[in-house]
Amino acid sequence: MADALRLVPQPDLASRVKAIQDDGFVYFPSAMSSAEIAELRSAMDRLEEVPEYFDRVHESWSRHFNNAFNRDEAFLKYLDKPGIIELAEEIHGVDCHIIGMTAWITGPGRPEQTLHVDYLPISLPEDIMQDPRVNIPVFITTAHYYLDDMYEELGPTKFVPGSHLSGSGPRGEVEWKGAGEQSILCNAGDAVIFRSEVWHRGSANTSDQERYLLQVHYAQRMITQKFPPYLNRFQFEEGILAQLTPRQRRLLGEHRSSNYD
Ligand SMILES: O=C(O)CCC(=O)C(=O)O
Ligand SMILES: [Fe+2]
Repeated sequence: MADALRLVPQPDLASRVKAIQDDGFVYFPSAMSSAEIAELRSAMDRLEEVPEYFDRVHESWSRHFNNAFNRDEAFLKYLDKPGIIELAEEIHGVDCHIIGMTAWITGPGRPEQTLHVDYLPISLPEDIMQDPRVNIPVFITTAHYYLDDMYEELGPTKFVPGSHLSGSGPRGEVEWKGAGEQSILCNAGDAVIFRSEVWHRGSANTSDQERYLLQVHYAQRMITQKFPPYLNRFQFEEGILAQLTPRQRRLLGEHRSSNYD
């Protein structure tokens, strides 16, 4: 029987920032209403492959759509969901931005992913990491919005708790300081935001149901945005641009001039 990750809501911004540092992730129960879940699921169902966006829909068990914010207005509120955006701005800086937004439907037959980090900005020996003077900035986080009640057969995301403090990626290891991987068995509408150094993976879908997941990637402004296609070809849809608030525009790249600009 797989272990379930302990999901504890944090009451305020300060405790969420501390959880990102200590646990590597923060849990937001009921981040979405049931109407929002239904709206987002149907927006995901309407998505069609755009090969220039580097979508990956060729395999029967996975439909993976990039630049979700540019495809349907239903995605826009997930640029700056209350609670989550304040955390992103606190840990990445007030000029933080969205580096990607991916809508992902993983169906029956999805295989096990291998344990990985999404990004390890700085690799350090474990004993250096444990020095209290060492505090690695949070360069990238991802918010996962789960649109299903999660159970083991549906292929939950698995985290190795504490592994963001290891100073490395998993090099064949499957546990960190005695803790093995643990499944995120949350409810539909819950969100989890985690820093890119957490050892994690998606797992096999052995159910007869598809799993709907929205990923929103936040980063310090110095990390580049990843909106394919590149070299002057990505264009914001006019109808989408017209609906953005000033904060959403900033999150998508309308920055004040800064270093290197
Ligand atoms: O599918 C998941 O739950 C996690 C996916 C993931 O970690 C990734 O694609 O990098
Ligand atoms: Fe990942």
